[in-house]
Amino acid sequence: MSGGKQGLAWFACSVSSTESWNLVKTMKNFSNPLLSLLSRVGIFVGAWAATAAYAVNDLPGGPAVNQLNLPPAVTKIAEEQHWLHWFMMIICTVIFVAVFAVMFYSIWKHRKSVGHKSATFTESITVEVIWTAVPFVIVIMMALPATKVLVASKDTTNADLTIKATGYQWKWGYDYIKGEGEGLSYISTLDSSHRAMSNAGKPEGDNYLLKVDNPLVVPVGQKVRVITTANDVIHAFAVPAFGIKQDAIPGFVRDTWFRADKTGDFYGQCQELCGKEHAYMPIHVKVLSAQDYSVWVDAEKKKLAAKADDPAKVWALDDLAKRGEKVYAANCAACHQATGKGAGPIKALDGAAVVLDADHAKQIAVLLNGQNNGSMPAWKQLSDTEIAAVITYTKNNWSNKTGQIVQPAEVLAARK
Ligand code: HEC
Ligand SMILES: [Cu+2]
Repeated sequence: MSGGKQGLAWFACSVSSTESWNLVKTMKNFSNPLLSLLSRVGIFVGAWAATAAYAVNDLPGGPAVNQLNLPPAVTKIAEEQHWLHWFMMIICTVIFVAVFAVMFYSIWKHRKSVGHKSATFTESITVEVIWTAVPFVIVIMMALPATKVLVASKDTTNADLTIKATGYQWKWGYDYIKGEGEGLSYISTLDSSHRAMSNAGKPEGDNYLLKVDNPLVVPVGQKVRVITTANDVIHAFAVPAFGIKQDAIPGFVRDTWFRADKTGDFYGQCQELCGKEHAYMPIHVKVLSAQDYSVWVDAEKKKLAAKADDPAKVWALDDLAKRGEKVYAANCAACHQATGKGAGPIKALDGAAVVLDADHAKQIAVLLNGQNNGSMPAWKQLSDTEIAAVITYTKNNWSNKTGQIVQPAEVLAARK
């Protein structure tokens, strides 16, 4: 996950590096070539380091600038993964050095130019037994601790909290299935200001493309089981600081778990290439103390109750269109644009026949089922009221002045 950030820093550096290199190339007045070279290199490196420092800073719980090691572990499993990583690395390095040392020593010591004659034996049982037995023992030594951690990381039993994470193109849905907070359910989308920065090619801030509207909130020190699945294509739920990464596959459920050792904000991203906006579905996990978590759950439950839409409610056109404007801004504007004009293969809604049609069923069907193999996604996860509202909004905005109103009950009836 740090790849994106480092890529960004790297990009910023290489742009300004080229510039400073040009500057350096124009400095031809040094008489001493060595001095000249040194000062050129000095200016080059100085400018490079300066830009790197300005471009981005470490994001606690997320990627760090010029990060080399794995991100700091926040769970026991991640800690053990780090240990394994270094354990394997050291074994490999020792073997590498030992094997190549013997090899190069032998090549050098027994070279032909000092008159060495090759031996004539063709096989040696002793050597064969040794080079089979030693690696075998090493492999077992490596496999035992690795298996232990692998099995522990798959043990999702006895969770305190179970949350379902659903991958959508391109956002995450979180449903609290069991434990404190049961019944909560929301969608987590990239913050629209970050989307705008990306579109403008002007990245800013340390959490670039990692900021979401609704983070996944969990309590500290409790075992959280995350069930993953997907709505369209394969996604993957991954948070490096927790040492978890689990594919989210349509039609299947998989699971993983974590127990965060400290409170704070931790970041991840979808880690399965899932289409053109793969880079825009970050994961933000907010770990709260037990009390703060309870407070959060209570507040969310209250909000949920207040928001619970009665699909039988009959709305006035203005109220429903106003509600629809919000639904549109949050879900549709990214593709269809605020102007309703669309772009390229994204059809315009302003003046569209389906939208203007007096037969409401047509547009309701497009929203519930999607269109053109999902290039227009289905929106059945929105409530009846939200769908009715956004349709009403599109029917009465821009140049569309149909005066038509679609009530939630019509959407509910079309759902079956
Ligand atoms: C991921 C991009 C995307 C998003 C988000 C999106 N749409 Fe679409 N939409 C499309 C594309 C692409 C088409 C054209 C499909 C086709 O080729 O038939 C389309 C088509 C439509 C159509 C049919 C237009 C016609 O003339 O056939 C309607 C109506 C529509 N979208 C409404 C919405 C609404 C309302 C929302 C928000 C709830 C929304 N769309 C969100 C991409 C999107
Ligand atoms: Cu994805």
